[in-house]
Amino acid sequence: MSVTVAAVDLGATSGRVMLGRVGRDELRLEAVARFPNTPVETIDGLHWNILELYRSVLEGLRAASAGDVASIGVDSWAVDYALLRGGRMLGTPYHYRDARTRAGVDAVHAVAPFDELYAENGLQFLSFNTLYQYAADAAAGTLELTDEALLIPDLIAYWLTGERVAETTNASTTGLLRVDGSAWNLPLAERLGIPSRILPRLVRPGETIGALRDAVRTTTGIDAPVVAVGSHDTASAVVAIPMTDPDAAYISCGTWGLVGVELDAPVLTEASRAANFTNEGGVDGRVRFLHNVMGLWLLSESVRAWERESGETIDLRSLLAQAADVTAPQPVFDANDAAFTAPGGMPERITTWLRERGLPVPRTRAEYVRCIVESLADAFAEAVHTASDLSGKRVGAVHLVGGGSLNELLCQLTADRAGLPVLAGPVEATALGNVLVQARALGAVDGSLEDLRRLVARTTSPRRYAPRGTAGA
Ligand code: LFR
Repeated sequence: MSVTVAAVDLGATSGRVMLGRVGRDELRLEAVARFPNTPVETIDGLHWNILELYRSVLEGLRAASAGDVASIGVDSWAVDYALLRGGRMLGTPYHYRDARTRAGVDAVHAVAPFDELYAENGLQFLSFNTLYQYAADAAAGTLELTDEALLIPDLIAYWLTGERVAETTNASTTGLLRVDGSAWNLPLAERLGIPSRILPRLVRPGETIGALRDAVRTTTGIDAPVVAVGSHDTASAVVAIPMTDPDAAYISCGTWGLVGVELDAPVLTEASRAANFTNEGGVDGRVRFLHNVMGLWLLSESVRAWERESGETIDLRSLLAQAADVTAPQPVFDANDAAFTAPGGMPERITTWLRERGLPVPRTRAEYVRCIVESLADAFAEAVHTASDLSGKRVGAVHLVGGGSLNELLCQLTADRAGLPVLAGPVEATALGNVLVQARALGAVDGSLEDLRRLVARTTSPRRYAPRGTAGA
């Protein structure tokens, strides 16, 4: 038996609705809609244009309705949310790159210092983790008006079905889920002054969230339930990594580069805290032990700055081709530095970072691109080795999935710097993980994540990049 399901996958720069056809020996994806995700800066900060996204989702589902859809799954980037009162959205969700959370960090750490938090939730420090954002809302007085908060995919699912839940993989990125993923950490929430009423009922990937509301059925032409998937995009991507060797590392590379390994239990050691490694919740209770590296954001923000400055449209592919031919050695900057998190002026910020350390500065756009890709590859390689050391896994290969898997220079330089083969693809790992979990819930495929990954490995063909020794580089 094969089924057709729809995956709604919202990334930080673009969204898509995909149709997936899944059976025991079948796994096919077709993009039925792609749309930009363009944040909006208003007088009170940087926001997601959530209504435009929802409109695009409905339009995409309408386009998918020709496919006899058996269920729908929604995933997106993590940590961000809408505040609700009586089921209505209070204000427009903030973008995690908005500056307001900085004050939230100090407020949270004054009550629960980072080492205590790490023992409770196992999360790496990222200034935008949900609990810091809630602290900023508390200071602004909006949290006290709130009776429920929904993470972005849960908000979309609510608007589609009328059901308000929190899917666990994404809930793990709030910092308020117990590190074993079993329940909300109510004592921690209470300590931080976050009312427990705002934390919705938890659901796990594979559970049905609800049927489409009548109005949505009419608009989309689909009559099917919304099923919980790994609603954190990275959790879905990890499902579809064609790892046939459990000791492989992965890099899910889009706007961010998420670098790590999959584990059965969290690592909460002093060393993993010092290395800022996170233990996020995976599908089937697995642990995504990984580190956030800045990712393709460094490239897309640089291109945006050059386009603004020159008024031309810049083709990143041809810049990457020129970057591959750069022979002058380029400096490496720390792609993990928080100096690169906020939007705007990326090439200048890179220049400043290098100058402050007395390092040479790239002279052309191609050299900048080479410098960025070398720096990303360096950070990826380091995170792979750190993940291996901290987890005790003897990593023998690195799977690189997502948009970054199309970037040949990045894949090759990562292989070179890690001294390990890089297996690149599939590019749409997140949507594949989304449809696989739905298909399993519908009974079209069965088994463990390893079975699902074998199906991905049988139906896609990753490209292998062998590490080049320094002599051949
Ligand atoms: C990737 C991702 C990362 C998360 C970041 C912010 O799209 O979901 O996993 O740390 O976005 O939400």
